Amino acid sequence: MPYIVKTMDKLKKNSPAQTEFYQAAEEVLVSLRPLIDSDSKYKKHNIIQRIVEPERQILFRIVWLDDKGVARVNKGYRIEFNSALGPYKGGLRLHPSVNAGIIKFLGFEQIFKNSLTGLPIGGGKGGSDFDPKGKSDAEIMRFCQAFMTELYRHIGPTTDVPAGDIGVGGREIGFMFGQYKRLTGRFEGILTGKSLAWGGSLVRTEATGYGAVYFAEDMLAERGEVLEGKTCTVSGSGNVAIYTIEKLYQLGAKPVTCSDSRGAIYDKDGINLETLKRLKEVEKVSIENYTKEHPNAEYTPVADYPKGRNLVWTVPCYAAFPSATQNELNEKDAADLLKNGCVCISEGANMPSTPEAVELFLEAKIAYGPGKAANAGGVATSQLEMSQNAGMEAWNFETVDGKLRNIMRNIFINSNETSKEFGDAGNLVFGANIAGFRKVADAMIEQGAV
Ligand code: NDP
Ligand code: 2IT
Repeated sequence: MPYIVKTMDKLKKNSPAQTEFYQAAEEVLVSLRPLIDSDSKYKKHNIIQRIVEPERQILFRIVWLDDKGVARVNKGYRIEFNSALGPYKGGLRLHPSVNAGIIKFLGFEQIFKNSLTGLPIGGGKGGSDFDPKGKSDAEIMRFCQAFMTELYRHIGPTTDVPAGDIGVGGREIGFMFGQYKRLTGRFEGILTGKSLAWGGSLVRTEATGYGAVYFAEDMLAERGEVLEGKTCTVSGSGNVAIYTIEKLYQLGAKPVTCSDSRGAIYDKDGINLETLKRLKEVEKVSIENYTKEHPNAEYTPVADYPKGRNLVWTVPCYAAFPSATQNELNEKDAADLLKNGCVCISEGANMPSTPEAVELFLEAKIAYGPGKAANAGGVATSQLEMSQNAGMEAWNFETVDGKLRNIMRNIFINSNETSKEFGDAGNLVFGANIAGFRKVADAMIEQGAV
């Protein structure tokens, strides 16, 4: 596969030390082989070389004052990766691990994810290495204002529309929106995930988690199976994990785990959603506190996990929902899940499974929904928010949820049909990558080489 080797060599040389980006790019490039071989136009127009290079990468300094009045410095990123299908769209991540390689991998995945939604949105991602943990509300506000003081000149309702990701929820979107308005004097849809009172959409908060469960439902329906009555495991305890758990309960399943960066909860009676929401959304404290109210549940700190493992994946389950972060599920975790009878993985997080883990899932032919398909419900509902903003409308919950349900079903059908068309029926990694890529690549060709 010379084009893959050539492209990967070039990326490693001109974009050094971007491991996560190489991982995401290689997976897509390998999947594309039958498409590239079947139609010479992609080679003729040099689409592979063009699609792995972001259209624009914005890197900036953020200076903000902490509560002691000391000036603190962080790096800010916005990577505008591909605008063939619409304005750049994708979240902002605030986490100390953020670097150019991580934002680039997320932006790259976003291109194909957004294409799969069937909606007119291009791919982008941004963020900062700012660590929100332990910061006061006032510090979070000053950071968000400083971040937007630079970002505002690069975004717009028809050019680039950021949203949340790890470390960015309703509070941060509010602070950023306020600063944009202050700087420009304009009240417009430059962010999604806004509060319902000022331009947000119903269901956006729930959308990624609900969507990941809808996707699992569709993968299982294809096999004549259902989630009802089944034990499920979920990692993470943020936005995606919480609404994955909520939807699992609504469908009659029993989610028994959740986690954060410090440890994991196993509650064999089923995670108490009310407690989890209060701890994470209201009090914003560690899930360690969960066992105070539910003494039958077990809390295991990361230090006590089996070496090199994520405790959540050692718990027997029918379906698993990785909803924390990239590479949180490795080969050994995958082997354990399969051994314990897991038949379905639906990825709420972006690239949570390592390539070796994905290989095991594909070999086992279980229902495996890769992140760019399974977690597309969040960004899809963001686009529904943009649509409502543009039309000065506010749709009711059932309307938005109904649209989300259809979008997830269409992503499954499109990925599944494409996997059959190119000779690897049921391999949704392959199907999603080809289906997502084909639409973007065709648009790039139609729009000319610029
Ligand atoms: P949140 O910030 O709301 O929650 C993140 C959760 O993951 C927290 O429980 C956090 O624990 C945990 N976590 C983060 N980093 C690590 C780490 N390095 N090791 C272990 N646990 C970690 O983020 P979201 O729920 O929004 O995002 C979760 C995942 O879903 C990410 O991969 C994101 O890219 C993806 N995603 C999000 C979408 C959205 O709409 N929000 C849409 C599509 C995908 P702690 O609190 O201790 O840090
Ligand atoms: O990874 C993702 O798709 C998101 N964080 C959501 C992006 C968005 O624009 O809603």
